[in-house]
Amino acid sequence: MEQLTKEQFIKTFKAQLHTDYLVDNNEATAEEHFRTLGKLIKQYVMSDWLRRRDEIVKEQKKTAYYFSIEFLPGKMLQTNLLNLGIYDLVAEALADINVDINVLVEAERDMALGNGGLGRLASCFMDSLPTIGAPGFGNGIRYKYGLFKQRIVNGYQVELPDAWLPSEGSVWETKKPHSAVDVKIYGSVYLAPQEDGALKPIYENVKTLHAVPYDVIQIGFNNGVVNNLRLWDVELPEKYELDYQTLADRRRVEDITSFLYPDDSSRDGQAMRLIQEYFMVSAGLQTIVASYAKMHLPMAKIHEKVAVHINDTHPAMAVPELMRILMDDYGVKWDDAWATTCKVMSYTNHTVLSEALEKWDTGLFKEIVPRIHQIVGEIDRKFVKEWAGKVDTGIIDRTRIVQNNQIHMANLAIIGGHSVNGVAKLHTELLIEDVLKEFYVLFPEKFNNKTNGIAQRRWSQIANPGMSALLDDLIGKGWRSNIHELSKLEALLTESDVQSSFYQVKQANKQKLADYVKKTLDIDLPIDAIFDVQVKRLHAYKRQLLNVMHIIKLYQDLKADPGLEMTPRVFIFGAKAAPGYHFAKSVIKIINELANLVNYDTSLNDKLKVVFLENYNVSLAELIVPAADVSEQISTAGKEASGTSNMKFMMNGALTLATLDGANIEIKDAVGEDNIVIFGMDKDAVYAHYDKHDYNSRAIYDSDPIIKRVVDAFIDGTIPNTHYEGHEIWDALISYNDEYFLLEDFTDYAEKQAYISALYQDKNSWQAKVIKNIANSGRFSSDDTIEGYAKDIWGII
Ligand code: GPU
Repeated sequence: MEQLTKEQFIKTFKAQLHTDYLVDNNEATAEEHFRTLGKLIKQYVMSDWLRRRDEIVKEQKKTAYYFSIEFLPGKMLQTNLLNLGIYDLVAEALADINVDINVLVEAERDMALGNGGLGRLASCFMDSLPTIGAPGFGNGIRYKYGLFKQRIVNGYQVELPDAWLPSEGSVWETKKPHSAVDVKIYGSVYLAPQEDGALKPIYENVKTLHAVPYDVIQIGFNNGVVNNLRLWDVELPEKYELDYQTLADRRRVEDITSFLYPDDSSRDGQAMRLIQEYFMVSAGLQTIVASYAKMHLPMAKIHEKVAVHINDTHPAMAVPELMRILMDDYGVKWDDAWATTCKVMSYTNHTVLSEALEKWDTGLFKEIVPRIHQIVGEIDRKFVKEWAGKVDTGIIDRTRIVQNNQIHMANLAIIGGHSVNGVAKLHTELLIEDVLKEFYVLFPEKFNNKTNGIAQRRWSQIANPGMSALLDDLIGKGWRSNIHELSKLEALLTESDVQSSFYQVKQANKQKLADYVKKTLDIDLPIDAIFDVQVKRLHAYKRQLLNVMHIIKLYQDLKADPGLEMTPRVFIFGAKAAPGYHFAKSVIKIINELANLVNYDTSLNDKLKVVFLENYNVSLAELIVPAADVSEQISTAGKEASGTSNMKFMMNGALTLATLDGANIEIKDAVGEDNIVIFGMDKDAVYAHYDKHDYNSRAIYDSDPIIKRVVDAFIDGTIPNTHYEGHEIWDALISYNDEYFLLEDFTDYAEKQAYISALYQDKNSWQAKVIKNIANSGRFSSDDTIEGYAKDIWGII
């Protein structure tokens, strides 16, 4: 890539505006500026991109394909400029022609083809793979509508479609019609014996979908490597137009790539979802196998050149689909196909929640993917046969793929792959000891841990320029390319001028967030208050409600004694609830009404503010995370597989208030007990309740007057306009025995919150802990995480 100069850039930028929009620079809209810059970036990396592609083909590099039904990149402009090392140059050049780069940044729409942590992790990996120079590509769906846009109306969540994709397409993608493939669904299939004894599948009445790939550039940091994320769109194949004669038929086809399903971690078995899964898996694998075939190497050795990763179970049909392609399209025999398939495939589990373990009704499966259904049946049969007599039949019954007319996708992914990993140490332990323990008996060698990580450049250099500049001053710029250099801060923890510099940065970030809150909600936030943040999907196990209970307690304390000394607090929430998740929506309503109650009560003297920020997404996280003093990671121990926002907050100098769950444990190990605030039951205490069936929330409620007072606030009219929701919540906590143990953990939580309030008063001590957290955050880099995958699981570096 040639060295770019400011003058050159300005010239091409203006010329491109003329070519594409027939406008002069000073009359162009922000959107036109943004698209023009995006286009120039793509042109700028084109030679690297092509070189990368040729090099992988020429050197026959083993390549990993990360199959995921979700990717959640957010905006890409800043990351791309930063990774190319031209951020400052472009910003200055634009400023020279009176264009503010921040306006362009705003003009980009968030690409939200994911729900939350799982999709965001996939995108962190897309950033890290080229950064470590690994040949690793994404494979997913190009949804026309991303995760719904959340509006709050009268305190309630309203969902609006997220039409993120402009009609001209995304600036970061390249449509590749010549790489399109056909995907067949429905119909029936029978096996016709051939002369050589082989069975040839004969299809009847199938419907053919045309899968067209769009490749999105993924630029490595400062290394000239460009990989891509391949997203599939569906088109009506002209050749098969008779398959779709009515408009309704055609719309159903278009729907396949229209919507991301917004139900996070649990889902209902809809045909459309199954079609989506097969569509991306089949299209992806067909092209992968076809490009392997061009190497003229034996098909039965495809595992030597190809690794396919199954991100959660949604792409688990990759196992039978690869079998199908190898056998039906390339004539490989079952045993050879099976042996290589198992070596190609690997799987990540992201949750222990049983409602999230994906299962499909065999009837539906057979109807939509009849050949895959056959192959799955055969895999299942052979699995049972292989283990019969070797292990307890109960184990076989519970680990096989087909059970009670349901296809268990996790079982398929585990049996058909060579690696199963959890996403944090505790999570992997729980898989081994509990959730997947019977698989561990069969395949102990498959299990391994890969603790999640974050794309640290986005969560430091991009999201927090103030902190970044300070770090440059204190420890030099080396940390920007080697995040582990943050540990140099260890020597500066107690230096008071360093402490006050970090404090200044934090206050400036808080002011920026406060300005946003003023603009969007017209609420004034005092920035000398503790900014206490919980942002994540709304889910019972994540316990936003525990946070709410504590706010209610503070409110009650202040009402009882208006003179009460209390460190002022601003509680900030951001959370989307799955549209069908009633309880979660009630919690949102409660938070909003509680906010109305406390924010306008002048008797509280600004000691307590509650803010619910609507439409939490990646871009909003980039504003919120750097402004947090306290990071709430308060899930019931054992339930949060890892968490990743916990890592982002830590890197931005928030103290973590946490249960011993997911990666919180590893954060504690990194910073030491004194630099994190831990409360509540650990996983063993939670499991002891499960074993003994001895949890009784009503007994706690009856015996603890403070808890009783807090819980009753849901139904005694304390929080206006929440009659219905308040009763629902009260019932969940008391009548239905508080599934996530909020009551048991409440007292310790409130005490640790009081400790935090006191600690914040001691600025030196607080800041030392802040710096300690930043200093040790480097270990949560997704560059390191992906290196683990690349070496241990995929064998590509
Ligand atoms: N996660 Br399963 C999701 O975001 N969505 C899901 O459907 C499932 C899991 C999350 C986990 O809840 C979170 O703990 C983890 O950090 C993240 O995946 C990435 O592994």
